[in-house]
Amino acid sequence: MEKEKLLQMYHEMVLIRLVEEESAVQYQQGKIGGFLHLYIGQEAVSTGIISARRPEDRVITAYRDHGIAINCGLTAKEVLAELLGKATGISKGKGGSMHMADVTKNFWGGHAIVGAHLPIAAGLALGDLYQGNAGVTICFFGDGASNIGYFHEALNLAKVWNLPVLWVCENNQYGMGTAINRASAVSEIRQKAEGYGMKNYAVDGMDLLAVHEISEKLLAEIREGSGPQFLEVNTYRFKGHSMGDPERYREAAEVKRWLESDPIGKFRKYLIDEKIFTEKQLDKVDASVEEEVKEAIAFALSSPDPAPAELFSDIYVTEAWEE
Ligand SMILES: Cc1ncc(C[n+]2csc(CCOP(=O)(O)OP(=O)(O)O)c2C)c(N)n1
Ligand SMILES: [Mg+2]
Repeated sequence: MEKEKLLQMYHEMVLIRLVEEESAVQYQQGKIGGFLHLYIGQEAVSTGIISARRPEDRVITAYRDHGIAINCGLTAKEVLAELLGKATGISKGKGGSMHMADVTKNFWGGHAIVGAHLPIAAGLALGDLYQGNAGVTICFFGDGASNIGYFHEALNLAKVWNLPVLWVCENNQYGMGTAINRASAVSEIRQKAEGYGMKNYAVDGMDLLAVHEISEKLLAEIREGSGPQFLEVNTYRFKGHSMGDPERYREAAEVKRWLESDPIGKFRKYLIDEKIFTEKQLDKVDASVEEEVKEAIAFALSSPDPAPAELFSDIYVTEAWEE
């Protein structure tokens, strides 16, 4: 892979981490309302996959969406301003943490209802197939979502209609405070794709390059008309489910073990050990990201709230559909 691309991936992972850390601070200060689900620990999942996408490939996800938004090209300013409910946010301050979206970047959100966006992903892919577009729809969802009816309906129809979808299960081992083996009949989620006749794979979600490599392969096959495929990415969220989570359900030793395979630390070590970049060069990236986040939060804090007159704009579709 080109050095520039490797550096870009490193930059994106660090940017996600620092944006999330900043948003935790803002939340604790009462500047962010509602729920806040952090992506810390899972950065290599979205970075590895989205770095393999083409612009025509659509991306859709659940509520743990800030990192995925950044990988899709949303700026730290747009994300932080949205979290703070400001008019300059990507959803004009009216979507918040769980409803980031920017269809101009083929990022279709940000969905709060567990599993509800899987049928939407199937619909997006059906639209592309019907209209002869080249795109693949990449649909991220959690392990918990695989226990929801929508998951099974969407996978079934995707296979029946041979839709160009890459289903990506981010298996972070828990749905809220419930471990997967207490909620799912099988702990290896990819087995569920077998029931729908779909090719399925698992990959180490703490290994950025492994995630990237398999994503390139699967996206290429789907583009060639393979139909839907399923990728389970084994990962871990380093923080609680959301900011209100007292985290009483995970053993300290388990958390420690996962923290040791921090995807950013691992990738950084690889880049240095393989002599692709020096420590100094990567420190420079870290410093520039710190600056970027500092500027972004200053921008967000000083941005205006949405005007009261905007309360009902962009809520309903009012223009007639063009025939
Ligand atoms: C239909 C529905 N049921 C319950 C909830 C409450 N809820 C929010 S997140 C969550 C856990 C989902 O876990 P998972 O899919 O593994 O995603 P993760 O949070 O681990 O990323 C639940 C049950 C919801 N938002 N929607
Ligand atoms: Mg989960």
